[in-house]
Amino acid sequence: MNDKNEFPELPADCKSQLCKHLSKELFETLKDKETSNGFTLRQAINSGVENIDSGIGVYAGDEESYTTFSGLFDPIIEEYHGFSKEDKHKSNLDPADLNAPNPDPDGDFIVSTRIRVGRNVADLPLGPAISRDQRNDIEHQVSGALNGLTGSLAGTYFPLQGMSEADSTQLIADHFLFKAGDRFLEAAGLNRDWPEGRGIYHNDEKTFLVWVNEEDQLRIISMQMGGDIKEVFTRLSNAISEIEQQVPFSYTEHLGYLTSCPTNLGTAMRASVHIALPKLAADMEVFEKIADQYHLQIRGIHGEHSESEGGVYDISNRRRLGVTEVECVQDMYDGVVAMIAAEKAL
Ligand code: ADP
Ligand code: CIR
Repeated sequence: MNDKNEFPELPADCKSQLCKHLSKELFETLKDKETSNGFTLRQAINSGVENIDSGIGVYAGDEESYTTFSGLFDPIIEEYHGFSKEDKHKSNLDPADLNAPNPDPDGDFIVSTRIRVGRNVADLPLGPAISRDQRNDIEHQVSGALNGLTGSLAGTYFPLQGMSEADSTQLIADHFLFKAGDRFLEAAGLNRDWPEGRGIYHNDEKTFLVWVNEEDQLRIISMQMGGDIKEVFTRLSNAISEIEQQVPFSYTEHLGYLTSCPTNLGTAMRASVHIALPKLAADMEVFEKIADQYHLQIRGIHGEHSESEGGVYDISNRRRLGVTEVECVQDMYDGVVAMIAAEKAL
């Protein structure tokens, strides 16, 4: 482990945004700064230093991180989202503005649809800099608010602490719960005091879920089998407004909803389908070309950094900042329509 006040020498073949944008000169200008929560540059970059296969490699500890270390965060934000320092974020969660009739009503391709947003509680540090007490207070506040939800959003909060290994393994395998021990989050300080303060809320059907104190303090999730993307978005939009009435979220005009990973800023939304595209996937070049054209990301089906299984992929919007929530889902929808057409033509 190198001295934490020395520039970390990263291998020449490292492809992360951290490696690309952190020069020795920039490191020297930022290394002695810290935010009012005591968060330092070395903490912000630790995930990318310890995991040289990171795509991004940096995390913010609080709102101030984005300004104190703007020399590093701004170019990463600009490159990932195509969003400059002068731009303002915009929001639109109105399902009426989404044009998304089910692209696969017979269920030939789309296995399931999921849309999530990240949220963090206003006036508190983000996960990488939060204290144990602050994290536990959030769990208390958020689970209390969730337990007051009614109708189709009514459900139960299950703390991770005390959950049987069989239950958590099943929830993870079924794509409902976050996995434990993620090395990227570990190095970012996001797994401190695990599993205390973490948990999952869900309704009986498991179509509405909230992860508490994972990478962000809340991950609000709507999901169901099949390709009715508009129904999934409508449920999510309703749930966000119900929760927002009780829990104040961290938001700025420039960066939108604040999140610990800069790729999630803005809408903090990832709208995805699990979709079987075996023929298209046999030619990754064409598959990736369509994904790029519609600003989409291709992941495996057990979450980020996982592999595909049986030709089924996770296709989601890549841009989240400077575009509205409706535009995020529309990106995914339009791209999925194009991918299904390409698959049928092969
Ligand atoms: P995030 O949504 O936070 O970016 P991941 O990529 O790690 O995180 O995915 C979280 C979980 O959600 C994983 O278990 C993944 O399999 C599941 N998931 C993502 N998209 C879908 C989908 N369309 N249908 C079913 N499960 C999904
Ligand atoms: C990484 O840098 O690979 C992880 N910290 C995750 C980055 C965010 N995810 C993404 O861009 N898909």
